[in-house]
Amino acid sequence: MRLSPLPSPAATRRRSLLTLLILVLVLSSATACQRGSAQPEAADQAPDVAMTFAVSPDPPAVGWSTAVVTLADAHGQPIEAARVRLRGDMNHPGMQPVLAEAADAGGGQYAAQLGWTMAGDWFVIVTAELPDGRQAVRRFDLRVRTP
Ligand SMILES: [Cu+2]
Repeated sequence: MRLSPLPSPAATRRRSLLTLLILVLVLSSATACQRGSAQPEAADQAPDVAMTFAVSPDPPAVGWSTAVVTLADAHGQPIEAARVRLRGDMNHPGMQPVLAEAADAGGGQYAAQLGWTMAGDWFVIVTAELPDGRQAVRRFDLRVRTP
């Protein structure tokens, strides 16, 4: 004779298995979301730093361009001895980024070669590791034309 409506051990096991399955699904979809979102840009730690980006030829065409980044402090003094990296991405998915490390050209100028692989809209994220240990990050949008 059954006195209590306690679930059978099998039912309990089924329920905890279901809970586990749901938990796994929730966690994996959260991870997928993170991965699917746009490349997280490193945080800008130096909003007081003035950064400019120039490219030649201007406007750039598919192929090689010379990019020059300038860095100046809040007083307009050039920032030298920074480490400047560039990452170019198109505004549509499925493209390989264009990466370059700029050479210190002196006077707060940093030069890099960027090889545009396709005509269209690009954005370049410039990350400058400053001598004071901070990181300046800026985004520059540009359109690359067909040669
Ligand atoms: Cu493209």
